[in-house]
Amino acid sequence: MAIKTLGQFIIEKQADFPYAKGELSRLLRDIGIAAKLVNRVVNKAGLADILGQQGDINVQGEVQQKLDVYADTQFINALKMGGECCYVASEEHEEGVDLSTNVTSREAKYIVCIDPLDGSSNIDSNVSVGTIFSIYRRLYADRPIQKEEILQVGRKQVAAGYIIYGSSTMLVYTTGCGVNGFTLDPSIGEFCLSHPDMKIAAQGSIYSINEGYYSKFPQPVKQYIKYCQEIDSATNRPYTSRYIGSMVADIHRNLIKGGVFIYPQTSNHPEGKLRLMYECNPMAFIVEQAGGKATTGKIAILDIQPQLLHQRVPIVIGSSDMVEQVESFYANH
Ligand code: AHM
Ligand code: MG
Repeated sequence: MAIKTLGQFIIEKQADFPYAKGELSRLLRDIGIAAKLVNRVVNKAGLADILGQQGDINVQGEVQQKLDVYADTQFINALKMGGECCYVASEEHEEGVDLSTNVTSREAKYIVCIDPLDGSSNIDSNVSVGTIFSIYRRLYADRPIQKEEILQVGRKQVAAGYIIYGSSTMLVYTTGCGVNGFTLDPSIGEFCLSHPDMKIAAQGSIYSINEGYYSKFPQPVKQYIKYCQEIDSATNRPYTSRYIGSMVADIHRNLIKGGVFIYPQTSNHPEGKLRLMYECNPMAFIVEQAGGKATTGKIAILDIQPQLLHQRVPIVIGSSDMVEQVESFYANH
């Protein structure tokens, strides 16, 4: 069977846009290269001295894992070397990394928001982790990077994607013309097109939420959990509960099988836990492009005007009918 590599696919897509100069293609290529480097280390995490904690606390007040720091360094270095990115906002840095003063990136047109290694607390137990990225266009070429360029609304994303380091490693991305998934073939070291034009079913039978926090959830979410557990053969309930605790893996599974992932407000995290700029927005863009929905329970994630780089939001994301069911509980509350 003929294979199509990520590189070939990107070039082919670029040809659809006659005026494209190849900058976004090169940026995606740079991310793909860093992903392979991170994958190599994640794969031998039990062997290399890379497991465990780095000893530092990141901007979120969370303990940084060694692999968090490694992945962050690899992606930033790849973006720096590639010269197509002028600014990187990362989960691991309080302030973004301004590359626009580097000679190679002075003319760069893109801003990247990234969670280099999401779900990293799962690594020590060999559970899937991921990378999530979001790409925006720089608005003003003639001045230093402005705050409003970094805090653009999710609808302005030019591209977004994730890498899942799982039983196989996959890169899934969108540039706003559907979603395509590539599986890393370790024997040739290439991401190969394996999931063209991914679509999420309008209705699934999986709900994913950390039910241990049930007593801390808002009423509409409690109601929805009870709804999922009720017996109703007409709507195929009760649904199955699946929660890995690694956002990329949970959403990827639901994308493939149909389902809804919820991380709502809790009493510990009154704004929600997951970050808008580099977790929720890119996942929302991908899921919408696959035909699904992503909201806070009230408004579309992609319509939220960001105020802060590390802003948190509640999220309900996945199969459109399931997301709408959750929204109806919020609306009636
Ligand atoms: P991280 O960015 O610190 O890794 O945290 C994000 C992760 C998500 O991958 C996952 O969905 C969530 O935290 C799990 O949180 P909880 O353990 O509260 O269910
Ligand atoms: Mg994260």
